[in-house]
Amino acid sequence: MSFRFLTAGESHGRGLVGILEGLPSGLEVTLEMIHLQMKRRKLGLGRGARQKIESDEVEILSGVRFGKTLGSPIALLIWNRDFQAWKDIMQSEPYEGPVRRQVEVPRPGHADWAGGIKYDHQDMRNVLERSSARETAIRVALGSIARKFLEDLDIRIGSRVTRIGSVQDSSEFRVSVAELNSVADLSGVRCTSEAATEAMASEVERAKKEGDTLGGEFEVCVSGLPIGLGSYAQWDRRLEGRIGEAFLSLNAIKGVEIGLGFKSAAMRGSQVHDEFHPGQKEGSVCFKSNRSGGIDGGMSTGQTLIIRAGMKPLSTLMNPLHSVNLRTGKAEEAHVERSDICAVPAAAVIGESLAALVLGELILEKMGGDSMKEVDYRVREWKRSYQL
Ligand code: EPS
Repeated sequence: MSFRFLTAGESHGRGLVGILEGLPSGLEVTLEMIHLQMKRRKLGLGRGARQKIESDEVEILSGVRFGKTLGSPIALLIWNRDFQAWKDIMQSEPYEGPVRRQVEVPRPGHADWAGGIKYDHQDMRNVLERSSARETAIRVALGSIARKFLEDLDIRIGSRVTRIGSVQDSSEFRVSVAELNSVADLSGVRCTSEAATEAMASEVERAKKEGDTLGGEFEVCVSGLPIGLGSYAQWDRRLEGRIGEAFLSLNAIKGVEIGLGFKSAAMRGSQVHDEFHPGQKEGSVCFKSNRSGGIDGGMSTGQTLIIRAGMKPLSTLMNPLHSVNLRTGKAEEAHVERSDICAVPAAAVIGESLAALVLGELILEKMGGDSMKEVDYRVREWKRSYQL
């Protein structure tokens, strides 16, 4: 295994830790670029009070010296500021006295119930603390380093929100992937259409008033990828599969599409497949459409990768759903925990990080290389070899 990452940490525990292994040496890494992404993850209408508490300041514990990666594992740390208020509840020391804020009534749609049974936890706080999307903070921190790795190879990642609840933005984006975030980040919901932004903001306000939650859809785009990442040769090497796994590992994501996605099922082959046209160099080809979303036969085609994900509404409702108190066996309203109303704008930023981590891995899998100099040379030579 050449490239991998792991995370640890509970939502109200001491902090979050992440380890990223397998990046080449010589990649410039600064806290500034990590914090830029951390800030983007915290934003968006519909986020809860926690975002005002946490600074999400990242500490680099290892793997970077004088601003450059060493080629050794990179360890990152984020202290949870909120731990101060949860010290007695989340302590790791042995303790047998009364415990505050126990969770006995599972939230429908959350990990609480199945997780409690699976791990034999009577207090489902033992489940929700780790199943919480708080963990995504450290994934974004790790992803920001993978993103820098890709950027140095001229690969750009951007995202935008295309639906919140019943409000959809079906417009095509008209800017390059490199410019996409500078437009989307101006919107309170990370949507590139002003009219849809307004309608989405009202949808969030309405849900908030009603103690309800919202899901939505977002799109992550990646430009500049070399041809041939992933493979058709074995089931677990297909690019869609690797991306699908990463995106479906994100809390509340229920579906992932590439390019036309589900829409293509209702269309004819002549409307779906991207035709080849003669390219500038003899024997090369070019495309005049990108319906495949940059993947054919489990491999990148060099076209912009277009990933779309659907997120279900969050399962912590301020106006709670019916549930059962598992200690008393009586019907009760579900547990209420401070949470967000809508986290689709944040999920889009997290999606960018997940894409960076998967694609970073696939580039190293195909190209290899222990230093940036080596990887950079190989990627450029490879791109030059098939120049379109
Ligand atoms: C958080 C993600 C969400 C927030 C959490 C902080 O996690 P969950 O999936 O558990 O809803 O709710 O905030 C809190 C747990 C809190 O105490 O407010 C994040 O992205 O940082």
